[in-house]
Amino acid sequence: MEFKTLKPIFKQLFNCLALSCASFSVFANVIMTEGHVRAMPETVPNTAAYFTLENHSDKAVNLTGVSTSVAKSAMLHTIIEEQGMVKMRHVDALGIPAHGKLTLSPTGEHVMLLGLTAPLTLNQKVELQLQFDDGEHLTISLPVLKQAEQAKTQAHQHSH
Ligand SMILES: [Cu+2]
Repeated sequence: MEFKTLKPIFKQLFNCLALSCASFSVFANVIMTEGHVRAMPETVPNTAAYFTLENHSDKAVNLTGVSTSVAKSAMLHTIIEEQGMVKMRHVDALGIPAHGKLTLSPTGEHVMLLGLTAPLTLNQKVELQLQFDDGEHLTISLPVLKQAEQAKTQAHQHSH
């Protein structure tokens, strides 16, 4: 008798688990493998985010927008060299090839965080909401690190 009444509950629980697994696999098409936000002196109102995205789907996808609560605006930027001058330029989208990756780095494409609402502290986690042109969203969480620390971390990873 008691077992019978429990059955529908188990069924519901199972459906719930199956559903959350299904939605997880959709989001797993594009995943972040590493990343950080650059720590800046308190007086600097802007900073940048660098991360690597992997596209595990058969279709190329474009990163078209970023939003965050830690800054007034977040923009996709690239670095270009013009007449010996290094400049930053806003871009509308950054592409990730099918089964390929997109690497944002201090020497190239990056996410500019303009007008920080409060100074960022070391190792604080910053959440970014990424929007893609196929309608998907991905929320990533990045630690605030100094450049030197990031270099150390990368060297460590390569040695394995
Ligand atoms: Cu920039």
